[in-house]
Amino acid sequence: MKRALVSVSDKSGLVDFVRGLKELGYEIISTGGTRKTLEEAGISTISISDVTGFPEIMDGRVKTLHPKVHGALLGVRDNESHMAQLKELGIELIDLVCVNLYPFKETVQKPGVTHEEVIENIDIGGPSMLRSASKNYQSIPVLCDPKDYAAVLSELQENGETTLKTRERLAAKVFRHTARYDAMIAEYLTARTEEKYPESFTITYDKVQDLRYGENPHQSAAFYKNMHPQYSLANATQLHGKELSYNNIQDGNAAIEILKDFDGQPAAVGVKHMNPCGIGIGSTIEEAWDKAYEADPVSIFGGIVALNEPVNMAVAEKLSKIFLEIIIAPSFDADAFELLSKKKNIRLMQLDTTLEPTAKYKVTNVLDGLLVQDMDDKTITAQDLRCVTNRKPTAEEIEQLLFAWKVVKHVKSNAIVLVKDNMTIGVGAGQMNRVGAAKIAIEQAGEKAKGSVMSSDAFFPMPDTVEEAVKAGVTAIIQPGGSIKDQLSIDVCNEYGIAMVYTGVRHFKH
Ligand code: 93A
Repeated sequence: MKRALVSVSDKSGLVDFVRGLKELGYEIISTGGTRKTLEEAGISTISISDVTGFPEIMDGRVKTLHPKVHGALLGVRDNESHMAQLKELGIELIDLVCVNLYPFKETVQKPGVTHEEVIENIDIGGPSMLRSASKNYQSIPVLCDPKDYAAVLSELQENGETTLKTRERLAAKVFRHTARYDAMIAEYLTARTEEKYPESFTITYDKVQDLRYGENPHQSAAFYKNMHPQYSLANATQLHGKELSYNNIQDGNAAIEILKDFDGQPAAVGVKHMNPCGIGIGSTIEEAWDKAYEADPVSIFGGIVALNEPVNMAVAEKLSKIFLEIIIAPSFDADAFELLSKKKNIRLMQLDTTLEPTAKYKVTNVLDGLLVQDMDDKTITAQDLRCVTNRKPTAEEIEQLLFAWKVVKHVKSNAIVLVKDNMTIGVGAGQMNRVGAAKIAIEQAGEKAKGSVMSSDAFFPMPDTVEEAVKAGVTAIIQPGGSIKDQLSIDVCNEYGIAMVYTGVRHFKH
């Protein structure tokens, strides 16, 4: 008679699956809780204790960790010596294993969970059985996912056994599953030890969705999230519109990362190709949006907008007049939602913008490797600024300089940003030389450049950028400082009465 070992925490699909095995003549061995569920459904089973000759001990910490179990799982069917040893020791073979694990992830995610509770939910016996049976996949099928019950059952019904290919697929899935399970435990404990860059880097990601394609239609792609997404697109709710695309997710993420730096005041951020094209702050969200739009009414076309206050009808009317890919906001007033959702394609995303970002690392891949660094969460205040010119910036200029500094951090290097009246008026992004970025920002600002302030993500290697700023009518500049030719730039500023401050901090973003 064939024997199946069943020990599951997630009992979904269990009764039907086991009933099917019974009909095929399997004898069922099970652990306490699993057994109870099956008996309640009228399915008789053998208790694991009857197999091991040992009781379940220490609140179930040791139930299946026994040679009678692991010998039965690891014995290779066509290995004569294995079979002889099992026979001699009175170990009977097990022909199918169905195990899923203590809900570690769900436990960690429970609000207010205690450390003790988390520890109790580290499954030891379950992964051991899964791994033993999977190592022996030549001989036996092992199921760790209720989604596989139906297919395996029908294979058994049709052929009396599973194919080697199926068993191999199931074993691969088990090792992905147990590897992920252990990685989650490692991540949980590592976070407690605050060890920063340990000798191996393991973070588990679960698939959110397959994407239609990647950055381009010939690239396939998928979106994954970590165990506890907070201030993240992975934690946003899509209220309306087409499925998010790969580029939408990248751009949407850029938008909310920028928005976070403007906490505490109504702010609107427009993003194109991961760079901000317009950012505005105001006393109301409508004013903030007006500025973000006016900043660059051309580039926002087909862009992404993120707002940190509810979208009301006044804002919605304005937003509805332009073609946008996504609007992200904490909520949409009913009438605003009705108006915006008339557009079939626009994606409306709800995200609690008061949540805090929990990501500690920025990860970039290089061929066959990952670069991992701390998030660039450095912020500065007026006290951190060091004026290096004869003229000191006015209070109004300082306010605008700090605004420009917040923005330039989020622009691809080399980056130059022009700001006036609480809005960006020129953004020069991703240029191979700094003066090129300045020229782009100045050209975009046009007449508005007069009386604006300029930020630069890194120091000026030459005075040429300052010379461009002079020509455009910029009155104050913020930059890290630190070039060996700093004095040349200071001299130009002094000659034209420009105020320049150093931050001592650089914000490269490649
Ligand atoms: O506590 S354990 O680490 N020790 C064991 O020996 C053991 N055997 C099975 N966890 C163990 N299990 C797990 O119990 C299984 O992985 C499954 O998730 C759960 C099923 O227990 P029950 O049948 O009592 O609900």
